[in-house]
Amino acid sequence: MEDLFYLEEQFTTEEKLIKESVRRFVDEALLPHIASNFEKAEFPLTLIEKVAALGLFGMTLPTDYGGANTNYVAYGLACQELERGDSGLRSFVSVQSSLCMYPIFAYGSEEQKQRFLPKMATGEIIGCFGLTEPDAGSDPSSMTTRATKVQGGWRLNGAKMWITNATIASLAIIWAKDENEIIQGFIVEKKFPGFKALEIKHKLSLRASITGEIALENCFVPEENRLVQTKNGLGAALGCLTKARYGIAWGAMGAAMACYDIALQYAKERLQFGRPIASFQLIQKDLANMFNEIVKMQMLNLQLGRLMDADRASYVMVSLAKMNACKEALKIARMARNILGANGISLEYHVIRHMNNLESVFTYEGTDNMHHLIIGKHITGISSFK
Ligand code: TGC
Ligand code: FAD
Repeated sequence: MEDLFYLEEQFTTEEKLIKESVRRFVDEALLPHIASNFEKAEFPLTLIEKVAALGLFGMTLPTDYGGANTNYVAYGLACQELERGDSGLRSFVSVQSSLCMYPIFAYGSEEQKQRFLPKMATGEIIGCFGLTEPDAGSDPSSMTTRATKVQGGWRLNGAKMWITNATIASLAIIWAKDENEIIQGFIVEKKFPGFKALEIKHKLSLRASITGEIALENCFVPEENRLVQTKNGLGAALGCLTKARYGIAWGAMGAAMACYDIALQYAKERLQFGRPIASFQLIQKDLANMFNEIVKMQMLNLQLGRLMDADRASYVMVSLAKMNACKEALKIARMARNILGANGISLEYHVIRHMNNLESVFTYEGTDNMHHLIIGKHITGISSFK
């Protein structure tokens, strides 16, 4: 889409290079096949190696651990370009990077970092993140998964629900309550007896992404797999969400940009009443509104990224950006769907896929309501949760 406000000038050469290389990869390797992946409800597993080669797993982490040591603006741009392709691929990268590699980096021991992070950066080890439970979604502090101290480690019992990558992951970052009701994080390896993952079928959103449930039945986790720095309970898990929500703000904007571009081109080419539908005032109003919201998102996300890089961003800022991007991207996808008429419901035109995906993106990593309430608590100083 047109860069009306010369925002491109705000990016460094490295940031532009990363954006362009991810864009090329998505155009060449993802877009030609994604409609079929979505239809068949399959994640494009062959892309994992290519995503790793681009350095997109744990890209903000130090090179010592296999990261690319990039800044957060570059990570945001990568998420934007991945989700311009499909929210499922961006989800995959978010989960691996922000929800699995980040907690090991931030809360793990040196031994854990050396053992897991370099192999996660190459995609040799895939991770998943288990916070949500069948009866604990928006309120993760009500989780019932238990971690009981036993000789040499911990016994985990419980269930996790709606877990991205669950069935292809060889490790899961599992959050569980100990005997003192403190939420702790554990690196649970697939090979540990008592760990089971099952795919959730029949999704009409994020079909090109794997989602599953996890059962933990007397699953023994050795002490060396406990994340040692997660003593601040739920705050540690929420800290991971902040990193992932940041990427989602950029990602949802990427999906919105794709929908806008498709709708604009379609409106110029589609003739009705002897004229391109782009000539009708009501269509122009929709296109102008879509463009307007994308420009606002771009500026907000960029400023947030610069604050992340200066270590000045708060989780409230991230909530606002995630809330804004998901809400507006979903509206933009629906407007684009309308502009395409009947073609808007066909996978061939991509818009309905983005629209359906964004329904999940709007809900996961904190629902729209939750982000309103996080911001509401910040503004008023009053928590609506307690
Ligand atoms: P509250 O009292 O507000 O906070 C507890 C402590 O945590 C701190 N905190 C945060 N820290 C870092 N980042 C954040 N985002 C934080 N939010 C809160 C807070 O300062 C406090 O610290 P302290 O030291 O004062 O104790 O806790 P609460 O229980 O009232 O929390 C409510 C709420 C709404 C904030 C929280 O529970 C929430 O965010 N709920 C939504 C749950 C959620 O987002 N789940 C996501 C699951 S993972 C997922 O969806 C992955 S999708 C994967 C994909 O991309 O495919
Ligand atoms: P609920 O919490 O039951 O909410 C239902 C409705 O009630 C929502 O509209 C909500 O906003 C509203 N509501 C709840 N409480 C309040 C309140 N206090 N005030 C006002 N409204 C309220 N989780 C993981 O841990 N790891 C993953 O990898 C993961 N991947 C996911 C992938 C997909 C495709 C999806 C759809 C979800 C995934 N999730 C994951 C789970 C996701 O984080 C939760 O679905 C989300 O946090 C909402 O929880 P819930 O579905 O239980 O809804």
